[in-house]
Amino acid sequence: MIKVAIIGAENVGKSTLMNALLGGKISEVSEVPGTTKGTIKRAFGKIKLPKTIKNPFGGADELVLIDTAGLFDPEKEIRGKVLSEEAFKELINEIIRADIIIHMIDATKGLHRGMEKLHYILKFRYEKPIIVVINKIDLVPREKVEELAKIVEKRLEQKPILLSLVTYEGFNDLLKALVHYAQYAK
Ligand SMILES: Nc1nc2c(ncn2[C@@H]2O[C@H](COP(=O)(O)OP(=O)(O)OP(=O)(O)O)[C@@H](O)[C@H]2O)c(=O)[nH]1
Ligand SMILES: [Mg+2]
Repeated sequence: MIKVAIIGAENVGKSTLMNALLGGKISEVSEVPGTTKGTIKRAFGKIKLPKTIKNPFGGADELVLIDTAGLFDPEKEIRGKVLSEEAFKELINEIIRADIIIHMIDATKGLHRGMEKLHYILKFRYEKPIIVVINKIDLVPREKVEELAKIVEKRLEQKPILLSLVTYEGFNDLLKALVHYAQYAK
């Protein structure tokens, strides 16, 4: 069973993505940063695909999705408000055990410094496959999104997927990326 961890600063849309992928109200969503408090929320399920897409996963669409508490404050370089130092470490350990990581960035906030450092550690020290997503692109003018995408690509050395969980733009691209990495995991 492939484990996919969704990570990012507070309020970027991690729980919304979990719900969108599994097709239901599984994780609590709100506009208040620090909503996911259990630090880790696991859900077993099949990826819910729109009727228009042929199932590209083969038999590999049964995933364990791991929704995590926001690792950092959206504005400051401090830990997420619901995380003690202990819980933060526990969360990092859980992330390291995942097969695929989705790193979500809020289009209205940009790339978080703490997340940038963590991204490097996960990618180079732990050799984790990471999908980078810029979410909430519906809230930002296109040229600003493109600008941020360029910055992210330069700093994380990979192209981000541009996503909106309101309009669902980019959702298929995310599914394709998941399928791609799922082939390499078992
Ligand atoms: N406009 C817009 N709003 C979004 C999008 N994705 C999520 N949101 C909203 O952003 C807010 C935060 O979403 P959550 O899914 O709770 O974010 P989270 O990353 O799980 O937050 P924490 O658990 O607090 O770390 C909610 O009000 C969502 O409805 C998006 O693509 N566009
Ligand atoms: Mg959440």
